[in-house]
Amino acid sequence: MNMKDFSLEGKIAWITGASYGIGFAIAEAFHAAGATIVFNDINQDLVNKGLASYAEKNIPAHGYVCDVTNEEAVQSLVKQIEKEIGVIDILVNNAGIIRRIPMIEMSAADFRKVIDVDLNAPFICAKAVIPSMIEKGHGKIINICSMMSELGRETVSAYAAAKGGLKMLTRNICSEYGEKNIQCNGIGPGYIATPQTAPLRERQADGSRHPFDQFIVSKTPAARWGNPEDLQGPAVFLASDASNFVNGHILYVDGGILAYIGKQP
Ligand code: NAP
Ligand code: GCO
Repeated sequence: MNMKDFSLEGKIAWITGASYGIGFAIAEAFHAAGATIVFNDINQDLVNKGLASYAEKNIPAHGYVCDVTNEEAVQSLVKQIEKEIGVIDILVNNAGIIRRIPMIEMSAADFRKVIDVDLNAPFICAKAVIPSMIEKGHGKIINICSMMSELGRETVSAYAAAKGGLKMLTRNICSEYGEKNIQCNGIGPGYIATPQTAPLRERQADGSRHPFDQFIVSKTPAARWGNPEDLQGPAVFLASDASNFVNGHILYVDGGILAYIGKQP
């Protein structure tokens, strides 16, 4: 075993929506493993915020404004990255949104919006990078899935439909491009403390913990929320040569949630 297989030295990694949160933590880990970091976000303010956070950590990241649901914009960003930095070796489809609305109250427009960002955009981004990966002879695509790739719950119908679809898109990219030495895997984070989940952890008026917060801790064998840093090792593994025969797999990083039936009341 050569430990250099875990290195990302000389690799170019594009992480979508990586100004903060899970994407930022993954980018930080990729940088530590030797990769050049490229990220995009939906507007200039977020990109500026991201650039400042990377600079604070001495990470020379390249940041671009790009809406990942816009195929034309994504195709032109990929061309720009290839011209200015080089061919993308690693794509992480991280950008995502959630709408927590009971299904029968949800508008079709809201449902479509979630599917657009969480499922259509990973297709658009993967489609844009795969041709050059084929030419270069290798590529890694990591799709950020979810507990909701496997489980449902009240209010997240669109998100669960999208993340379940993303699991199958992952397997299909593996099926179509595995022989071109492209590995496409997913990471399924458990409940991770980021702004996306902040409403589920808000303190109650009396200072007590949010009931959902207590519920998640009791459903997690590790008995805590995850941190973005918990995803760093798994992401580096899936981006590196150490995982060259791992393909079409979803690696759940959930403190054991999916293994556990829950505490008896
Ligand atoms: P997040 O709040 O989901 O943020 C992801 C980033 O993507 C944000 O900067 C967001 O901008 C950006 N974004 C949204 N729409 C975009 C678009 N059309 N084009 C480009 N960028 C866009 O942060 P997170 O909690 O770190 O989640 C990252 C990923 O992990 C998501 O796919 C999420 O579904 C997944 N995930 C999260 C958890 C969790 O517990 N936090 C668990 C499992 C999976 P805005 O700030 O403007 O929205
Ligand atoms: C929710 C949460 C989840 C998480 C995550 C779980 O409302 O249930 O937001 O969907 O964000 O994706 O893995």
